[in-house]
Amino acid sequence: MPGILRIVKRVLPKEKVSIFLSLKVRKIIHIDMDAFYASIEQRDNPELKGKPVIVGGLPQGRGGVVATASYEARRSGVRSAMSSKQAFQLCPEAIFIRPRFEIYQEVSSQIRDIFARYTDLIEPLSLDEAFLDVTADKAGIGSAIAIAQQIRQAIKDELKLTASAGVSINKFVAKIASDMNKPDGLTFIGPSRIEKFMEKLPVEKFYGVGKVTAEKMRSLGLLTGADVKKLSEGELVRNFGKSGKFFFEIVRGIDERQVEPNRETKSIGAEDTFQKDLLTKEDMVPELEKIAMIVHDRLRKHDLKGRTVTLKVKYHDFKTITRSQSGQSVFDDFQTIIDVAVSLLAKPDVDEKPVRLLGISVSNFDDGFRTAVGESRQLKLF
Ligand code: DCP
Ligand code: MG
Repeated sequence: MPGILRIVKRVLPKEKVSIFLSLKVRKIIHIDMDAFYASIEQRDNPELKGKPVIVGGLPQGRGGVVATASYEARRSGVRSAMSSKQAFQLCPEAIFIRPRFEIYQEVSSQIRDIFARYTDLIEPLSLDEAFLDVTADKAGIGSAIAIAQQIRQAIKDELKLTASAGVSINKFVAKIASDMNKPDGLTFIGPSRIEKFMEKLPVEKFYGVGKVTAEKMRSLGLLTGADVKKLSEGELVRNFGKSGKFFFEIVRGIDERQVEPNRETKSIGAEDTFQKDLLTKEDMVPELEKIAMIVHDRLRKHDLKGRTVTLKVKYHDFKTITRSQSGQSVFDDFQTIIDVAVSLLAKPDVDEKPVRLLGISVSNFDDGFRTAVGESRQLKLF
């Protein structure tokens, strides 16, 4: 391919080269570090190697939530966002470690430096994952698979950590692919395999589809991409609104979303839909604490501090309200987030109806952190 590009660059005027590139099939890599916080802890403390390690939460499960667990702990069923109490019940021999966010931040910059050797188009999604568009093949490696392999090797050699990569022609498939051979795996899904791959894919695995949409799909008998493909675009839009058009395209392997470097984050949030509606504030506060913990962690991960907390409440009848409160100074700490969220919940206009979903987001970031104008990004809890 670099050969073709060289010829095209020679024979076409500059503006036509970019048109040629935009028509060409893209090469997208999604990289995601394996058990990120836990692997760093195991790397920095050899006594933890090969052992079940849980980062986040208090020892013996005395409080807090699990940020992540080493693969050894995952064998016992421990997962991110689980209460430390439940994690301790599943894996009593686990070693609980307090997170060291500054170190994770540093490793994150180091992996981004490695990515930058291979492409200028990097869209970080969090500290440990990013999309890379390597179509231009900056380093002249020759293939996207080889680039992904070199990146994984550089991370291993230089940082003593493992990463998994997904390689494909769009973001959606690359993202799902990076998860398929975790840990320390590389998965390539080429153009000729995409349609089959999408047909077999269970709807819960669709990147960007939350629990509620997946349940709705299942209730309509849509279990896999092949089922979704049987519906017309109109039928999908009728059932799923704007996302319907996206589903229509994605099951056909079409995802034109570009890798967007410096994409601005306007708000960071998390939300959870409950299996059973919550009836009392006493039941809601512990749920808000879990959500606030995740929001706090995500703010740290993105290196953001905000001035405004927004509480979202969805009632059993799907009526949704949001209430916000802003302060003078910026914050990212758990206590401020939970205090403001609980005070918003106590407002008289948050009436007492069964609650199906609670969410918290923090916005109004310090201008020093992000200045570019971009799209708002709400992160889903699951
Ligand atoms: N994280 C968190 N809370 C969550 C999910 C993740 O604090 N609910 C943090 C800890 C993770 C890091 O973000 O180490 C990256 O998240 P991933 O979902 O990529 O999970 P891991 O990298 O830990 O594991 P893997 O990617 O191997 O599944
Ligand atoms: Mg990861």
